[in-house]
Amino acid sequence: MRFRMPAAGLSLLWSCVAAGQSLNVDFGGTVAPSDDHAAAGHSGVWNSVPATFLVPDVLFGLNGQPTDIQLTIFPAGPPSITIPDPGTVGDDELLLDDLITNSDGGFLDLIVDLTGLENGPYRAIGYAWTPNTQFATDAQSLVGITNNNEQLFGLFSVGGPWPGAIAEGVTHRSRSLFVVDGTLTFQFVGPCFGECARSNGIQLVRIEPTADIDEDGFVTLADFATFAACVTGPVAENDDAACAAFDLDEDGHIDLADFGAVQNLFGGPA
Ligand SMILES: [Ca+2]
Ligand SMILES: [Ca+2]
Ligand SMILES: [Ca+2]
Ligand SMILES: [Ca+2]
Repeated sequence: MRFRMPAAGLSLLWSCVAAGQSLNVDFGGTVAPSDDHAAAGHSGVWNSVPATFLVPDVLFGLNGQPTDIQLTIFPAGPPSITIPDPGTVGDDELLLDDLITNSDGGFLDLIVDLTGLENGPYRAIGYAWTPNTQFATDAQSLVGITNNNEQLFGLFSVGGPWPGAIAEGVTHRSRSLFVVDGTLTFQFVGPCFGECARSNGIQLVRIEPTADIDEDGFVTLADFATFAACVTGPVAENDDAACAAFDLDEDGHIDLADFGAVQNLFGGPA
C-alpha cells in the first residue's frame, strides 16, 4: 500500500524548495526544456544559459521566483554547439542536443561554479552526454561534483548511445553532498584529450527532511528500506547527504526520534 504525502504539506514543501534552492539550468541553444520536464531532478522552471558568456544575472527557482544563486563558467568565451541526435526528441532533445564547451579555449576542463547557495544537503546532477553523431558512441566525458571543502573528489565517466531516456552514467552523473560554504563546483572533462569538455546542463535538488528518499512523492517501504543503513545514533553526525531526508527533526543525527517521525509520515495524512 502506498500513502501520498499530504497535498498541503507538499505544496508548502515545494514553495520552500523553490525559494530555497532547487535549480534547473539548460546549457546551449536558446530554447530550454518545458517546465514539466523533470529530467533526473525535479520539474519546474528551466533557466537557459545559451553560451558560456551569456549567463543571466538572476537564476530562477523551480517556481519561477528569483534566487540568490550565482553561476559562473570557466572558460567563458567559446560558443555553444548543437549536435542533433536522431534518437532524442522533445524536452530530452532541448536539454541534450546542445551544450556548452571549452573546445576552442585550449583548457583542460570546463568549470561551472555555483555560489550563494543555502548550506545543507543537495543532490547535484551534471549532464555531459556525447551525442552519437559527432563522436564514437563509446566516447566518454568525465564529471566531478565537489562542495569545495574537499581537496579532491573523483571524476566519473558519462557517455554511450542514447538509451531511450535520461540515464545515470550515460547522460549525466549525480551526487548527494552537503553544501558547507554556499558553493558547489561541477568539473567537466572531455573525451578529446583535454579539449572538448562539454556540458548539456545541470540540476540541483535540495534534499528536504521528508523521508521520501526516492523523491517519488510517497513515503513507502521503498524509502524505509534504507533507514537502517542511515542510522547514526543520537551522537554521531550524519555525514551522508543521501540520508539527510531521514533527519526529520533536523538535529544532524538520524536516530530513534526520526524513526518515530518517519512512521507517522508512513501512515499518510492525518
Ligand atoms: Ca534529437
Ligand atoms: Ca542543453
Ligand atoms: Ca518515496
Ligand atoms: Ca534527527
